[in-house]
Formats: sequence, C-alpha cells, structure tokens
Amino acid sequence: MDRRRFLTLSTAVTGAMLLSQCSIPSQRPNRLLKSQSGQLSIDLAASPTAVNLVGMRSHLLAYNQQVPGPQLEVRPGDTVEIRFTNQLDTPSNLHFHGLHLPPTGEADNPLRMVAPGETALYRFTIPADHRAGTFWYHPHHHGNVASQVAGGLAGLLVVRGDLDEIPEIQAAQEAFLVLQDFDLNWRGQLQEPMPMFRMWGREGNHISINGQAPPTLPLPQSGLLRLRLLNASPSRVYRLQLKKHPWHLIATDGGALGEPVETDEVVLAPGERAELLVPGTREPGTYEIVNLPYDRGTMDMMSGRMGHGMMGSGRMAHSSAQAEPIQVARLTYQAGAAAVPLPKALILVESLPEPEISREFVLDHGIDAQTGQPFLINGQAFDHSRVDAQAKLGSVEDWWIINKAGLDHPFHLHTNSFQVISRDRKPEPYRAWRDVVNVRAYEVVQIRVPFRDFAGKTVFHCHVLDHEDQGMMGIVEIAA
Ligand SMILES: [Cu+2]
Repeated sequence: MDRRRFLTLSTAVTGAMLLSQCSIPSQRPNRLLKSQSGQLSIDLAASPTAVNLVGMRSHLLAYNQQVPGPQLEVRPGDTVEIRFTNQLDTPSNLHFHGLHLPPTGEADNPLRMVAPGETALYRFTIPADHRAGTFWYHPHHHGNVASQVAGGLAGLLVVRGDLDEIPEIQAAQEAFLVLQDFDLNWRGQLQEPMPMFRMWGREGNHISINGQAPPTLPLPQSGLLRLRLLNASPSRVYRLQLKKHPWHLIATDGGALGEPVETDEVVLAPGERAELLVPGTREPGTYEIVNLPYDRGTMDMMSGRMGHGMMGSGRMAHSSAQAEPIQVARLTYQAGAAAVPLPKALILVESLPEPEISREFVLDHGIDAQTGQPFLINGQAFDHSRVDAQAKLGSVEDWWIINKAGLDHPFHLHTNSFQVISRDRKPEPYRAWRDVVNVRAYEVVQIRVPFRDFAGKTVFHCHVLDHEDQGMMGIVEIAA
C-alpha cells in the first residue's frame, strides 16, 4: 500500500469515527444475568444478528442477540452452567478470560470445539478464594478467534467479592465500559480485512462503548465513580485519558491493587481490563474521557519491512487508523449524593516467592516450516498436539517474554494470573495481578506465574487475535 492510499484510508476512517460520535444512541443496555442462590444457569447462543450499533443498522455476530453479550455476574463459590449453542457457520467455543478455572473438560478448555449447529455444556465452580474482578468471555477456536471477536462476540463476566465490599467502593456509582471496534461498510456489514491488515491485526472504523455511542455518566459531586473498562477489540490498543480531572487505578486484569494509584493515561491492550475511581472533587461540570492515538509499531512495519522508508517520522507516526483523539465517554457532575472519600487501602496483593524455573519465550515474525504461519513463539507456530512448556503443579516460574519484532504483542496466559516483575529490566512500580501484558516492540517483560492448582494443558498467546490465529500461541502443560 502506498502512502497516498494509506492517507486516504486513514482520513476516511477518522471521518467515520467522528461521525459515529454524533449519531443517535441505539441498543438498550445489555442484560445482566446474575447468579441466584449460588448458581448461574443460562443459555447462550452465538449467531449472526442485526443490531443497532452507534446509530447504524449493523450485521454483526452476537451472544443472545446482544453486542456486547449479556453481562454475567457471579460470586466465589458459585456454580456456573452455560448451555452454549453455536449458530455461526464456523466452529467456535467459549473462553472465560481471566478466570482461575480448570483448563480441561467442561470448564475453561480452549482446545474444545463446538461445531456449527452444536450445543455444548460448560460447567464449573468459581473457586471459593477467587479474586473479585472484571473478567470476560469470548470465542477461542484457533483460526476463527479474530473474525468472531471482531464481529462482536464478547461479554463481561464479573466476579463480586471483597473489593466490592470496601465501604467507599460500595458507595461509589459504578459504570462498565466495553470498548469494541468494528470495521463496517456503508451498509453496516463487516468487512474482511486486507491481507496487510490481517498481518498487523485488524482495527475497525467504528468504536463503540457498550454497543453504543460514547455515554454520558453521572459523577457524584464529592462522591466516587467506579469505572470498569474492558478492551474487547481484536487488535486496537486504547490509550485513555480523563482530561483535566484526576482518576485513580484500583484494579487491573486479575483484581484489586493494594491501594489506589493516581494515573494519567490508561493503556489497555486487547483483552486487558482496568478499574478506576474518579473522585468528584473538582469544579462541577463535564469532563471528557478520550482515546489518544497509539502506535503499535505498524508504521515501523510499513516503512521497514516494505523498504520504502518514507513514513518513518513526522505526522504519520501514529499508525492505527486513528489520527486524532476520540471521545469515549463524558462524565457530568451530579449533586445530591453523600460525600465519599477515596479508600486508602484496597486488597493486599501477595508477594510471590522466588521462581524455581525461568523460561524464555521469544516472540517474532517469520515463516514456520511446518505450517507456513508467520507469527512465532520460540521459532514455532501453534501446534495443538505439541507441548511447549511443562510446568510443575505447586511451583512458581518466571517467564521472560522477549519481543524481537517491531510490533507490540500483548501476551496472555490462560488459567493462572501472573505479576509483572520488570519491563526492560526496570522493576514494575507496584504489584498487580494480570493475565495480559502488552510486550511492546523490542521489549523484554519478566512475569512471575504461580501454578498452584489445576493440572492440564492450557495456552498462552498474543491477544492481537489475528496473530494468535496465525500461529502466535503455545501450550503449557501443568502436571504434578
Ligand atoms: Cu501479536
């Protein structure tokens, strides 16, 4: 693609995004399915569905005809039964992203396949000591993940627990923001990405928040607003800022931090979640959350890999389809609520013991001799019959994720959350549980993983889902 074509495309895309902001809100808020008396038992069907998305009739893929899918809420100790029907024309399945569950059988089994037309039962118990947090569900059938998630298949799965019982947090207003992007033509149909965009990881020309245009959220004056964010986009990295107003990070992917951390930007790679508290302590008015341009390294790919060298710097440095800040939500002060201070302490994040084993995982681009796939971990593309690492049940391991490529690769591990220890050998400033860490182009990230329970085979992969589908995934087998 030459420069002029890229410019034309990015201008068109930005235009479409701006347009979608002033269009009418559409879908009603999506349905909440909460466990009752310790049980959540639901039917969930994935199907092609026409929905109103950011004011436009759009032909997407939906769970129970909603984009995003219904919000599930459970508590530690609950049993969950989901009768999942695949009404798509491609194989699918369910992954319970971030939950600590067995990776086998009818639980969080990423190697299971649900054929078109089939119904499968998913059945598991949320461990009694499960951390509270913002988790989610989405399809995970290798080869179809990017297209199915890009079609809209994603939903929140919230575990309520100790974090929710902290009095200040209990008193806070709560808002969930599911960030998705869709590549739609003027008829509202999903577009197949060009081969180059499949390589970079597809990004859409419409951003939606909970399937709608940017919402306006009430911020209680002198009180607290708790924002719970999920990046359910297949490739886009969101770089969020609350303009002219403080906000405090209180939770990452795997649950609460030890204490609130005041922050400026919140960078959310695909699959990542964050929770923030906004204290209503400023001049009453309306404040804006914007998404700033973010360069995943696609520009470097364009100039370097293609050898033109004409886009190395200057205005085009941000490579995603987005060139300007885009509004994601507005917060409007609302008087009348009781004053609530920021909580001083949250939930203790344990310090993990020194690792018994250290391993390296090199992320790179190339061609795997066996599969021909271009996204590799330790020189190999995904093979469902190969075990790439053997972890001992009850042990703690350090994984060094070495990105030798010029693109960001958000690294995701199933089953067990981890803590980031260092990035480019600089220690992480605070302890946090995560299941996705964005490993930036040429960066080295050290994570520490406890394998305490749940034997079996599970996967780790890049959460740019086009990369996962094209090989950037491996299997770790956990055994006694
Ligand atoms: Cu990747």
